[in-house]
Amino acid sequence: MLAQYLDISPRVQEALKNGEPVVALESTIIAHGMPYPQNKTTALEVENIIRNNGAVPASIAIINGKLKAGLSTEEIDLLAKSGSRVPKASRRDIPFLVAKKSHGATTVASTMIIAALAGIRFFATGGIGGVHRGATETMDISADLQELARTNVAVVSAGAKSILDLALTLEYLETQGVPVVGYQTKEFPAFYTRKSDLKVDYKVDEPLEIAQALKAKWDLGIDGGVLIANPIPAADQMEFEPINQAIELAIAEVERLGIKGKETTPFLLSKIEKLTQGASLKANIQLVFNNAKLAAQIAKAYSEMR
Ligand code: PSU
Ligand code: MN
Repeated sequence: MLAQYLDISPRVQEALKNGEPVVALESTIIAHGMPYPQNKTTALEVENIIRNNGAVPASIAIINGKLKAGLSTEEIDLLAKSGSRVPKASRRDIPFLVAKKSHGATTVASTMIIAALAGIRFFATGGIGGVHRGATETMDISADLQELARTNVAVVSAGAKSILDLALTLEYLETQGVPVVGYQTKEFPAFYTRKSDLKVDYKVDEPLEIAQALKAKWDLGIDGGVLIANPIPAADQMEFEPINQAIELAIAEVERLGIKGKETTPFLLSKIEKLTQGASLKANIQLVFNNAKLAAQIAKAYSEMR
């Protein structure tokens, strides 16, 4: 029954059968999170980094209504060139895109769902969605958080952007029972910067430590994911003041234009890129590379343990 919907590439299938480490990658970041051609070169380079660190990459998207785990270069090229013409697909969108045989660029939430269906437990991205600033009024809370509560996939991210209310995002994850783990840090990183003055639940120093905790969680049937927060490398981080100014301006623009719902995050990302003359994009690319490497190392430690 599942085979009717799910299409796992031969290389990913082989890896899963042999118990090799596999790392999932999302496609909203390609179609909506970065401009062409940087989105394409980044997506391909991220896959290489995962291979160079001993794991098999599985980029995830919906192509002609099929849930794909493992994309061809042509499919990555299609998503990169089509950009926002490919619908952004979160949990609620999957059934409709499948029924219409449409393409879909998967968010963190829907990438987790498809990864779990394929049997993949590790996932690298840039930043997750979260509780937006002003959410006490707008109730704008990303479906990513609810997905982390229920689906057994560990997500490596550089924390979350301060386009979000980071403190409320952490509160939400706490309520939902999602562990937030800092890789070699006690502080929850804020995407473009390493600092936020907010604490993670656990600091871990080695990929194996995370793998061991995940094994215990899932062996015990404590369903749900884990958020692994991996700070942007110090050499690539942005200065606190200019980036936060850009974020403030971008949020003001969202309010002025009345942008809502799924358009909000992509709009903010491209506005911030313009306001920082491309510096935010450069930082974004570097932190994704850094996350891919860590996710591959954790996936490898997990597969060697078993
Ligand atoms: N944050 C980023 N870059 C991104 C996203 C979030 O820094 O590309 C994307 C991810 O795909 C994430 C989605 O899952 O936006 C969240 O969108 P929303 O807030 O509409 O749930
Ligand atoms: Mn939202």
